[in-house]
This record gives sequence, C-alpha cells and structure tokens, in this order.
Amino acid sequence: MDAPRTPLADPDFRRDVLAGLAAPIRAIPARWLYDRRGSELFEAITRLPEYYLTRTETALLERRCPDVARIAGPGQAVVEFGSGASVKTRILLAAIAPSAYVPVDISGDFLRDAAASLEEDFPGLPVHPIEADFTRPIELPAELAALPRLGFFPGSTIGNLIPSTGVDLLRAMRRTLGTGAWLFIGFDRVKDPAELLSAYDDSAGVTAEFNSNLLTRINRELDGDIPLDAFRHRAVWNEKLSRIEMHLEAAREVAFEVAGTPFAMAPGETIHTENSHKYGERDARLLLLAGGWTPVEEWTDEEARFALILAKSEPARSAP
Ligand code: AVJ
Repeated sequence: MDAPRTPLADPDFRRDVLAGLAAPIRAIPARWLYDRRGSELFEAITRLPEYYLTRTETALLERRCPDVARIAGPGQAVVEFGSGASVKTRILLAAIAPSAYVPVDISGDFLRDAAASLEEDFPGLPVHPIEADFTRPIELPAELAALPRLGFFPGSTIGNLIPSTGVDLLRAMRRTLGTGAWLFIGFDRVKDPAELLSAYDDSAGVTAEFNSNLLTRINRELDGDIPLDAFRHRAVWNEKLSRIEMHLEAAREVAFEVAGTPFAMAPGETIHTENSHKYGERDARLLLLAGGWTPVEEWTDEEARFALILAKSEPARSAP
C-alpha cells in the first residue's frame, strides 16, 4: 500500500512547481526559496563580503533617516511592507518620532514575533501588525485614519519583481497609504556586471546553497526525487532586461519525479528561480512615477551602489 503523500504540502507550492517545471521555459517563483532554511541562508548571504546590498543600505539609512524625519515630519504611521522589524526598521523608527508602526506580512507567525520584539525596544509606540498580501490594497486600522503615513519598502525587494508587476505593487501601496503619503524605498543600482555577478555567486558558495535548497524543499514537501548533484547554481547578468537571474542548470541529462509527475531535462537546460532587477537613477524614478509616486529626495552611497528614494503620492492630475 502507498504511504500517504505529504498531506501538509502547500497547494500553491505544488501548483507553482508542477506548472513551472512543465513550462517551455522552466521557472519557479522566487518566493518559494524562502522556507526556514532558505531564510537562514539569505541571512547568511547578507553578511557575505561580496553581497554589498544590505551593508550599503544599512549605512545609508543610518546616515539619511534624519533627513527623512526632517522632510516628512514627526508623527508618521510607518507602514512596513514585508518581513519587518529588522535592523533597518529600528534605524528608521529611532530617527523619525513615529506615531505608530504597522508591519504588513503574509506570515502571521513571523509578524507576531516581530511585533513583540519591537514593542520591547520602542515602549509606548503603538504597533498594529496586519496579516495580509500587500500586493493588493489593504484597509488600515481605523486608529490610523487621522495619522500621516509613511510606507517603508527597503532591501531592493522591488527588484524581485518584473517592472510591470512592480508598478502594480506601487499602485497597490498608493491605494493602501492614500494621497499625501510618503514612500521610502530602496533600489539596487545598475553597476559593473562583474561586481553584480560576484554578489550572486559568492566564493563561499552560500548563494549556490540558497538556490539548491529549493530542490531540497521540493523533494521534501512534494515527494520529489531530484538528484541535487545533477544541478549547478548559475547567476547570469541579463543586460537587456537589466537584471541578475538565478538559475539551476542541469549538468547532465536528468530525469526525476515530483508529486508523481515525471520530468526530464537535457544538459544545459535550466530552471529559472529568481530575478533581481537593477535600476539606473532615471529608471528608478520612472518606475515610481508609473506607480503613482513622485520622487522628492534621493540618497546614494559614495560608489552609487544603492539608492534610497523618498517619494510622495500626490493628487492625480493629467493636465500639466
Ligand atoms: C531579498 C530579493 C533583495 O535580490 O538581492 C540575494 C535576494 N537572492 N541573493 C536580492 C537574493 C540571491 C535578494 N532580495
């Protein structure tokens, strides 16, 4: 008799993996890289010498949050989109005298932990966690109705999205935060491809492990038998689309099953697992404008590796 098959597997994960492996260009959405182990590996990536992003952005925040405080003014309800309550959140909150903190995340467990640790560090600051998918407009709690709002979206997370989806997200954030709100957002800049490639293919092999962990997860949660040694981590700079792509490349002919479905790949074929878009100065501003946000101020490090932009949602108008 067959043993029961992974009854707890997430049906969305199953659907995305089966569809992604069967597609003519194989691709699995990047969000599935972040299981417990994947999140730990990403944390390790942020400390790698080659991965300049986190270090650069954190230093920029330390230096520039006082400017944000001066421009936006005190008493903002800070709405953070995605895994919040990080070191970066604390830098912002410590600098701007906020009236409330609203972390929004799809994972309720994560949110509750994050909210609790933040309340300890900022006694007296009202914290209103919201468990929701922030790619859609969200109704904010009534207590926040009268407060000015500042959205926070650091980490170059916007870079995970293709530009059209990124614009949809910016528009959803505008709906959530309303006219007159601020958005403080981080963009990774276009730079020498060699520097980008080493950030996504580090010498210690941590990014390779982060990428391959997706196969381990598929094998565990979706009853797969993918031989890990048949795949190599590949980071590619796509000049036309201005992005780093992560792929898992078949090193030889390989056949495997996932959830009872057979797949075969030829040597050199890949599974596309993540995009990380890089934006020039004007590119980032144009993306924000397309999403309904007017850039007001921006800051970058000495080498212009990373940019923080403070933008405002102004009343819609089509006339000049
Ligand atoms: C979390 C999406 C910002 O694109 O740099 C790092 C993820 N992937 N190394 C990025 C990532 C491989 C990261 N983001």
